[in-house]
Amino acid sequence: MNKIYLDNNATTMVDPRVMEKMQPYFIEKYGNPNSLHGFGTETHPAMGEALNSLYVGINASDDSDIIVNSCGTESNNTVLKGIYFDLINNGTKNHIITSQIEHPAIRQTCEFLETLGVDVTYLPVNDDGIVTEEILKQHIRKDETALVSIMWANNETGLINPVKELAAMAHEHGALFHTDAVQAVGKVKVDVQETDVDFLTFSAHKFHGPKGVGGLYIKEGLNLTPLFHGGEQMGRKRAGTVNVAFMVGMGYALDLAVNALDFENKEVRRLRDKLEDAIVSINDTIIIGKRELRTPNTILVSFKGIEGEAFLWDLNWNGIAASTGSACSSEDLEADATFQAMNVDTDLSHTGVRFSLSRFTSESDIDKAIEVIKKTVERLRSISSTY
Ligand code: C6P
Repeated sequence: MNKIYLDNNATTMVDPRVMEKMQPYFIEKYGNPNSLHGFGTETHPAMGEALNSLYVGINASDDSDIIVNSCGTESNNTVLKGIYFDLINNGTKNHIITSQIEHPAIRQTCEFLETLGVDVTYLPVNDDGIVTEEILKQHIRKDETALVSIMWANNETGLINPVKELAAMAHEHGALFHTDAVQAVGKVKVDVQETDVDFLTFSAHKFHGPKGVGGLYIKEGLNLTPLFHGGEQMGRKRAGTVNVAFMVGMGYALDLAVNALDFENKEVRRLRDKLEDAIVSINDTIIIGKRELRTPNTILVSFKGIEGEAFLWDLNWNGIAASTGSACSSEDLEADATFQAMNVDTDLSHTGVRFSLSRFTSESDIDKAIEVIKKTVERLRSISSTY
């Protein structure tokens, strides 16, 4: 059976060109970059090139920092816990603002900080599922809020938040601004200088790089207490031997993704819209979030009378991979925070089904998916007691 992958927000295939670029750093040029001998130093040019691609990819200034680490989760933890050590634990401030729709890597870290006495506000979203400036304005406290952390694009709906305006509002009130851009980098233009964010999280496996490598942008002049101590790597900002192959892969993957942004915006969007049009033509379905407010590759849909999990199993039998929201909480069926935050009518279904495309999704994948989705909805509704 020909398998069709429509779960690219969970992870993406490594681009074969990225794989090729990483290859020499496993068995030929495998030195530790901190070693003084030739095996170590011969890794430096490729690491420099990779770092340069990361700076260019998000338009970071030369004086800012980009810390290469293990994943988006690590970057998010580094920011929140760093702020705790730098501004909260010493009594300077005690308030963090985030939103109800964040990924668990933010939400659960904030919940942990609450157990240490931090006051955390979880902002609601507006009717469109967006965290607006007006909402932030109602909750931010001048010179008391240490950090505002709002995701660039939501992993379940693809909805994009007005990061530039939110960052400006945070700064006006003396707070720092972080954005989890894991679902934005490689899908839409991300410019850290134009948006004036202080910290930004990204992760290679969402843009056809390898899993297990991510990055944290830190604006020039800012410092964060590191999460890991124990070495001089990354300018002492993240100890631990750098995974050279993965760093090289992430840099090149970002290069390729940034060059493909136009394709993403036109071609991936066209295929996404084709799939979405076919889905909305099925009775009693709702798509979460307006199309024009979302990343070009994502659809979150609720089918009346159908449990998301049952639907996914049927799709899986037919060779199609999709998901019920975030892969990290796929076993926690009641935990669909995005649905709750957006007041989605849960009589329709308590879980949505997320379809997420990539630049490797083909027209025939979408045609086949449409055929299977229609048949699956029909079959499950014919045996459903609530439809
Ligand atoms: N979301 C999803 O199915 P890692 O895997 O640690 O590099 O990235 C975590 C992460 C952080 N923020 C956002 C917005 C994310 O979407 C993710 C990963 C996947 O939605 C897996 S849970």
